[in-house]
Amino acid sequence: MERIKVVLILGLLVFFVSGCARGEQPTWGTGSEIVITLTMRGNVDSGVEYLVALDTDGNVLTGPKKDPAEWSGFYVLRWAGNNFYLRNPNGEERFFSGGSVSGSIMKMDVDLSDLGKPSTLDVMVVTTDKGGNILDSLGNYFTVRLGSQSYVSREDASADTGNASSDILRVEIEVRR
Ligand SMILES: [Ca+2]
Repeated sequence: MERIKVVLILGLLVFFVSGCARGEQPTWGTGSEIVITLTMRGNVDSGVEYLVALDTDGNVLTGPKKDPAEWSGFYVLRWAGNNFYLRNPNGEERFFSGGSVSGSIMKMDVDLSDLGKPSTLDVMVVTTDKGGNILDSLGNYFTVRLGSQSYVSREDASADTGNASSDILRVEIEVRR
């Protein structure tokens, strides 16, 4: 009888201690959606295409370069001809309903489950003309850690030779939970 009691107490102790250990681990959520805001120098114009590449591979040492021709394996949000599109890493593209344009501001509200619930995003933004020639881009991609960051922004100070509508001033990512 005594032995059973000891086993029971030990069992409870192990259960209790392991429960505490589990409770001490940080429970990083990855957010449920992101809002991407692009601010241009001039009004958003249908003569320009606006592209946002999102690398979800979890490796912050790799990310989309400035040239969309080199993008493969990324999600790509695109505004062209007054429509928004979302391209999957496998190249399939469909209409995207979460975007809006107002003046010089473009917003894209993206459900993270549509991006495979990633832990990080490596983000690049590029504008092109309708022929795909690059007009402006960020200097480098930047990373959003979805578990621990709720807002990340980048200014683009580089001079743009094209028109104001293609000149990227700021990119903001807000993570919502
Ligand atoms: Ca990466």
